[in-house]
Amino acid sequence: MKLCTVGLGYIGLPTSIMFAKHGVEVLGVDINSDVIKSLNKGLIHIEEPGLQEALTEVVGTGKFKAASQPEVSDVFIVSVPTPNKDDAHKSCDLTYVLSATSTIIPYLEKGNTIIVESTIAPRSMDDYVKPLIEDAGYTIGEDVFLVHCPERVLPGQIMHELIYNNRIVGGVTNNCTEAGAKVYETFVQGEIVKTDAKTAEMSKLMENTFRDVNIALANELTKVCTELDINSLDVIQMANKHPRVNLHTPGPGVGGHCLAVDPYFIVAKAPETAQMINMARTINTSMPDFVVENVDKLLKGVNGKKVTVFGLAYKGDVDDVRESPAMEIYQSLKNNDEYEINAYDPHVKEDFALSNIEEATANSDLILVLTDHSEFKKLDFNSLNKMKNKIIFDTKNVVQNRSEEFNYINFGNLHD
Ligand code: SAJ
Repeated sequence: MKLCTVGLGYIGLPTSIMFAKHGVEVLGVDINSDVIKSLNKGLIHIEEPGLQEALTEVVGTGKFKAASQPEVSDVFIVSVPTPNKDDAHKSCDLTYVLSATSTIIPYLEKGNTIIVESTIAPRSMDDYVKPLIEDAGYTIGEDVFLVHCPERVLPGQIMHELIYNNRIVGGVTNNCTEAGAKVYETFVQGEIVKTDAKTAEMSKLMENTFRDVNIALANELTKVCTELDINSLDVIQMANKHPRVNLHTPGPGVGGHCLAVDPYFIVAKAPETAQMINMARTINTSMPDFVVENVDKLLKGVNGKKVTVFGLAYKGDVDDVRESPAMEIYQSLKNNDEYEINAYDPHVKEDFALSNIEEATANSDLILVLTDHSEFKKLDFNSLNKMKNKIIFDTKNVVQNRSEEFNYINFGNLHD
């Protein structure tokens, strides 16, 4: 089998490499020439455990190559971003999906399978992608097979989850579903669940929406508990002792290119009806302000407030800052004249992110932990001895060791 993937980002690259590791001849296509050069030299451009080793292997065997243009193949996989549009309900912007699909049309041959892995609004395959292929003169389900197979892997565990997660294969027709399922049998060891395209689209969106709504519940609980002087983290621990309760973990907001983006795709399609989904988004996007308000309270009366943000990535042990609430909080404090802000993140490569902890915390009044990086679990308090006021506000409840010299605050002991 020869496979051409379009989009070599957080999902497209690991997927391409996984197929190549399983004997498929893969051509990865991207519009970024630096990415192509780097990959062909055997160097990854994103942080993901196990990915570098896997790329080294498949570049070595010659099974994976990167290029700027597609080639004739048996299977095409589209894995490009689907941002929110800048409209009233932040609907799904299909521009990249449709242009990526258009770039493969000149290389299409009868019998080919086209798979869209990007997360897309319900009915996108039927209403937008299918007409594009039909306009090129192909009959879907007879000449070419069109499938939505949403990616569902967790950043940080992608190489494992690609193999062991269940996979939803939603064809535009039944023949399409069968053709799509065959492609993933190459390496998927989870169940391959066959359905139609619109059910696959909605299932994927509901997975991330489920998580977003549950995180909103935990975040709202924290706000209510702060008003009532109750430890929300203890409440979550207690309630979760019930066999049918699984409260999620509160935090400084919900980031990444999935949970903070996808629920709007549903809301935009049914704005009057999708009320809870919309409310969850409102609660989660209010969390950065809640954190900043509490930093203000903790440093009330301090002159020349200096805060060191620990973590800019949207979650622990990744370098991805897309939709990161930590970035929003950093910017908000930075824009406030009363504050001097440093940022420390051992994973993120932004220019302003310091990688030396002593330099980042010198003369600081407060460490604001916004990301659950492994490096923050055990703090080396000796490296923090140049701090002025020794306060740690840990919004992710990640720091596990304590020093009597430090005032440690998390979402469980905030006061109104
Ligand atoms: N978060 C909380 N509290 C929690 C769990 C997460 O505040 O209890 C926050 C995280 O800190 C982060 C955000 O939510 O800011 C999202 O993190 P995540 O680990 O929940 O998910 P993602 O965005 O890294 O990946 C999700 C996954 N979806 C589900 O678990 C249902 C992944 O399987 C999907 O493939 C991915 O979205 C995607 O690409 O859609």
